[in-house]
This record gives sequence, C-alpha cells and structure tokens, in this order.
Amino acid sequence: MLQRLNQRLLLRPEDVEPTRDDFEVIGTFNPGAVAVNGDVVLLVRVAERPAERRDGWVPLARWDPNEQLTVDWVEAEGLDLRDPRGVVFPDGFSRLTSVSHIRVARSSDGLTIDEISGPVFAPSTEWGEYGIEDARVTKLGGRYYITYATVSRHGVSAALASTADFVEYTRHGVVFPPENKDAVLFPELIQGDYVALHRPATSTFSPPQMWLARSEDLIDWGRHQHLAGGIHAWEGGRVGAGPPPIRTDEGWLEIHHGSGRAGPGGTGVYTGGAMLLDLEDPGRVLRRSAHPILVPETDYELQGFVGGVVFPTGVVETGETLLIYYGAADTASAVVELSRREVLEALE
Ligand code: MAN
Repeated sequence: MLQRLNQRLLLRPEDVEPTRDDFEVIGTFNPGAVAVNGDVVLLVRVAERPAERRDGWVPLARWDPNEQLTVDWVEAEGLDLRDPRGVVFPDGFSRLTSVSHIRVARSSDGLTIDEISGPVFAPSTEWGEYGIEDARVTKLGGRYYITYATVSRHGVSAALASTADFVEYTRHGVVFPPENKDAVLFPELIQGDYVALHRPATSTFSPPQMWLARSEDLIDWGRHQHLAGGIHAWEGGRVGAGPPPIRTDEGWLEIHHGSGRAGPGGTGVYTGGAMLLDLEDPGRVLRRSAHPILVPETDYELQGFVGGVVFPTGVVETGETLLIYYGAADTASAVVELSRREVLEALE
C-alpha cells in the first residue's frame, strides 16, 4: 500500500445545514475537486432525509417538479430494507432512503475547508427527482464542466452542466442515458475530440465496467469502446472512473474505484486503484495497479452509512504530490496526499 503523506477528514454531515428544518443531513461525500486560482473548489454530494420516524412507515424524499423537497411515506411491510441506501419494493424496483444535491465548498490550502455555501446545485428536472450525485469537475477552455449522476424513476444517468464561477450553471442535459454513472471528462481535446470515461451498469454477462466515448461538442457522444473491467479480486465486483484523468509524461493517470464481489444484499469493500492510459489513444490501457492504492483504514473510512468505502472523485496536482479527494464510508469527505512517483511506480 502507498504511504499517505497527509490525510484529513474534511467535511462531516454535522458541518452542513439541511435544505428543510425537518430534514437531517446524513452524508457530505464523494466531492468533485478542481484547482481554481490557487484554491480548491469542492462539489460535495449532500445526502439528506426526513428526520421524522413513524412506526411501520418509511419516508422517501424526492425533488418535485417545483424544485421542492417532498416526502412520500410508504408502508414498511413488504419492503426489503436490508441495504441502508435504498428500499426494494415487492415488484423489484427501488427508491433511495436519502436524496442528494451538490454544494460548493472552498479550501485555500487543499487540506481544510474554509467555507461551504447553501444549496447551490439541486435537481431541476424529473431526471434528478431522486437526487443528483457524485459530481466530477474538469476545466476545459476556461469553463468548468461538471458530470454527475441523476437518479429518477427512469433510472440512473450521467448528466453534464458547466459554470464559469460555481454560482451560475448551464445545464446541458443527460449525456449518457440509463443505466450509466461515473462519467468523467478528460481535461484536453485528444486528436481533436473531447473524451469521456463512463460506466454503463450491470449486464448479465459482466459486472459494471469502464467505457470510453468521444465527442465533437461534449453533448453527442459516440465511438464507444470498452476500456477496462476489474481483473483483480479487490475490483472484481465493479470498477468505475474516479476523478478526471491527469496528464503525466507516461500517459493519462486515471484513479478509479473498485469493489470486491459482495454477498447477497451486501456491499463489497470499495478501494481506489489507478491505471495509465495512452496519451494519444486513451482507449489503450498501458499499466494498472495490481493492488489498490487507497484502502479503507481510518475510523471514518471503516465506519459510516456504508462502512468500508473509499470512493475517489477529485484530484489536484501539487508539484510532486497528488491531493486525492474522496468519499469516506458514504458519509464524509476526506483527502489524502500521495506521491505522484509512488502512484506511477505502483502500476505494472
Ligand atoms: C448506489 C449507491 C448510492 C446511490 C445509488 C444511486 O446504490 O452509489 O450511493 O445513491 O446507487 O446512484
């Protein structure tokens, strides 16, 4: 395992006010990250749920078409409640037990949070009624492009928005339809194209795997190709892109998540791995980590809403080191500092 040169817990649910007084924040996690004028801007997933409890009933929140949080109370009887993240109805379809939106946090040193603003990026369409999640942010041509998951009765899809200032956002709509998430954009045009990693969902033939797509305008994506599935036990349950790739002399460095195969109804341990992609032809994997580079080990990674999860979503380069921002136990946001050289040396 790689040495953690620095590690910090950045944000916990108690650091953030809920959208409504009768809601509670249960997660401030999976933060997208980008360097902006020497600061780090984090796009934090804030998950909240109704605070009220009623015996025999489960409150399920969603954003209604007027962009208000509303609560559907459903009878607990007959529901599968084993996974804390969602309930499964007798017909096999699910709802989430919490609903997420994105808030902006700022850090001047990358290791401590200076401020977190009020709700700034909430669902605005039916595609996000069950929440928007897990933002990744890439600077392209002076603008910041944000890819994120939208969850609704129509499935989970990957959407795109952009901003110049993290105050006003332009929403570009769904770019990868259901089931798809973990979309990230490369920070440069490659051979004249925008390039994205994305993650179509489970097939009966394989666990979820990473794909690559190209576009001339960031909106219409095609020329899809399979990039990588999990080849080691720690990533055998699923893999998906983490932060946007970063350019190194040896190739594009992509940090990804992987989980092991879990038992029925369970979640495997989520770890961080890395791969190196060809600079000119990023659909070619040159090297990858045989072992995870980031494993849950602190209390806040091992225990939480879903314990045993590190989920990398942002990376900021600081000379010889990388600040890797990630969700810890589906509850908190945290950062570790790793040596760039050690990460590259871990790839074989
Ligand atoms: C999975 C997890 C949850 C997330 C849902 C919907 O169950 O990643 O955190 O809310 O998918 O995206």
